[in-house]
Amino acid sequence: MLSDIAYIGLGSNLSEPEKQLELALKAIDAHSQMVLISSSHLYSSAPMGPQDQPDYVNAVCKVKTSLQPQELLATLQQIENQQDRKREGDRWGPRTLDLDILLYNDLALTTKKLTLPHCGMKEREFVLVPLFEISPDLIMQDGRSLATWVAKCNLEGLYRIERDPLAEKIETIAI
Ligand code: A4P
Ligand code: MG
Repeated sequence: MLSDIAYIGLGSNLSEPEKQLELALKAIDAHSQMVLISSSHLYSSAPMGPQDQPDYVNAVCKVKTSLQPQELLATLQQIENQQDRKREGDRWGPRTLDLDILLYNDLALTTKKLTLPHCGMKEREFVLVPLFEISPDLIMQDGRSLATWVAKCNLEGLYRIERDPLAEKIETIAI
């Protein structure tokens, strides 16, 4: 039964980032143990960390799943690999696709492989803003509202990528 709720952060800054995120959302929805409930707009921002890399495109989606957290992590890493994710290189270096589990139900967990909620999300406007777009009423683990966290972030330099209505129409017709 698909009864657990997870929020997934998506990021890319290589090989047509917008396309990478769209492909990843399709792969998530196509998985038999996940169903996509909602996804945010795409957002662009300058890189956090090393600056000698392209700008990032980020988004957040909400899924219902029957995968346990470790299984979900492994599944998301498989999707990253399918989209040619390379793991060598610097921390915070460029990547075709990064899929992070932001939240899994109300679970708080720290293991070698998995930390929940995702440890960096509180400081990252490119995570908090798309999360707020799809779930504005979320209460975070510290008892504060997501809105309080968003209010503390620096939104300068974060841009929402508007969907092209004509492109959507053409895609719909093509189907
Ligand atoms: N891991 C632990 N907890 C989690 C979790 N909740 N979700 C472990 C996913 N993974 C989790 O991740 C390294 C290890 O984290 C995994 O093996 C998993 O066991 P990774 O994706 O292989 O490596 P990484 O992404 O290079 O490391 P890290 O520290 O997760 O990088 P971040 O934090 O994802 O940052 N700038 C902008 N504007 N937008 C971005 O999206 N992203 C990064 C990468 C840098 N700068 C950015 C962006
Ligand atoms: Mg990651």
